[in-house]
Amino acid sequence: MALCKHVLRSSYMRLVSARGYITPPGPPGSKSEAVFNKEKKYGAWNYKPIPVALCRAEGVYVWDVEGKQYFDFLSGYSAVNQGHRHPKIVEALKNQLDTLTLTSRAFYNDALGEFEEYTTRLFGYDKLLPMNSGVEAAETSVKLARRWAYDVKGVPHNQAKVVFAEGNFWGRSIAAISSSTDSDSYGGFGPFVPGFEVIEYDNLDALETAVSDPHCAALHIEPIQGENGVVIPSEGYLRGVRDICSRNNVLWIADEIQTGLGRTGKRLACDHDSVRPDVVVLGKALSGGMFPVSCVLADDEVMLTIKPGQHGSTYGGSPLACKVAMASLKVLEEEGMYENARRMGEVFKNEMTNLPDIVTMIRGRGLFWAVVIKSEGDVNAWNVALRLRDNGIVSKPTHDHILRLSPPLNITEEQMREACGIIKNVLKSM
Ligand code: IF1
Repeated sequence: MALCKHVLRSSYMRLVSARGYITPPGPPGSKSEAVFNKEKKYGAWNYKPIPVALCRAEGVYVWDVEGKQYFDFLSGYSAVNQGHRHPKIVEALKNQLDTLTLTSRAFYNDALGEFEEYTTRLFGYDKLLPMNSGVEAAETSVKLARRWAYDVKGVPHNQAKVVFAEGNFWGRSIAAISSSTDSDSYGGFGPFVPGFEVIEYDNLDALETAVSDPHCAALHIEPIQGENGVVIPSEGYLRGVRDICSRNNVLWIADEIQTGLGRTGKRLACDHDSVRPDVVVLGKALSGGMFPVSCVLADDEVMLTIKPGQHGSTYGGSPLACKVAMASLKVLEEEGMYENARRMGEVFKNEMTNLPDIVTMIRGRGLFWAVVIKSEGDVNAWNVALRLRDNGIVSKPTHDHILRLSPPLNITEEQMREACGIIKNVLKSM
């Protein structure tokens, strides 16, 4: 009798979760549900989070308000590459909190120059411009490109063109969505910023045509497209981008906000192809999950086209941001996280074999992966993410058929193998 009840219950639970019902970790009236309801009542509905209410994190783990532990396989969208609350980053933050948090750029402070020197030397560029969120830094790179076009290249004023790729994502600002090809991003928010052109990603002929326009200032692309579903361009594409932009006197801006800082197994995703963009944009893991810190790196010919008073931000380059960012970079450099990301990515790839037919493919590099799900009926990336949650892994789909998996870069082999076991069992159970 007991066996019969067990079989009935497990098949019922399978039906319930397979049908995509949101099964909050706790029973109705639980702490989780209270969290969900409070946000729904008082917060903007600009997200559809996976129903799990987190209250604590450390390293590769997060805990929900029910006390359940999960592997974090989203890493704050690659903002906690160093693992949650890395002790050295927390220490840097705490120390600076006790001395000086913000001067504004109206005055000098003793932290900004240190951060600029360390970071420009690390990445091999002349200058750094500090901002806060990723989109602010990306917009800064577009402003720099336009000023360089007018002041250096000689493009007629207000006629500079910046080229983007289909499937791009660089934030939610009016400028960012003006280059978007995703109606969820741009729909209902027009009119849009002029002077942007969108071409097919991973198509060098399209690039040549677009940048041969004498008014073209720059190409702005991700070395691997994140939001579009970890889209890795063909072998040689980035080398081709470098050559074509150089030949046409067009700046290449690499948006490494998500792919940079070890996510793909190298300091920058561009390093896999040994190519050097003219402008690099960094964010997310630049502050190891503490608070937004971003920056733009470029050489003097580009960076010095912006003169005093022509760009900036209240918190950009704050002593707090600079100390946190330096600690965040040093942790990545000194704790072998790039190599670990590469190695654990190999473990992941080797574990993700003999997958069920609902998986049409997996693709990725380092610890930046996408599992492409064949959406049929109740089988879709969202329901896989819910089932993963029920089995101890938090992740988030991008679009309805792609599950992104990106754990912190310091995940151990034992943790990776345990998580892969869960992922394979969940995929097989769908
Ligand atoms: C959300 C996506 C990821 C980015 C790249 C710039 C930015 C982002 C390549 C802007 C930000 C975040 C935004 C966040 C979710 C996340 C995301 F799904 F939205 F697209 F990671 F893929 N360039 N990406 O990925 O940086 O201003 O956010 O600091 O908006 O939901 P930000």
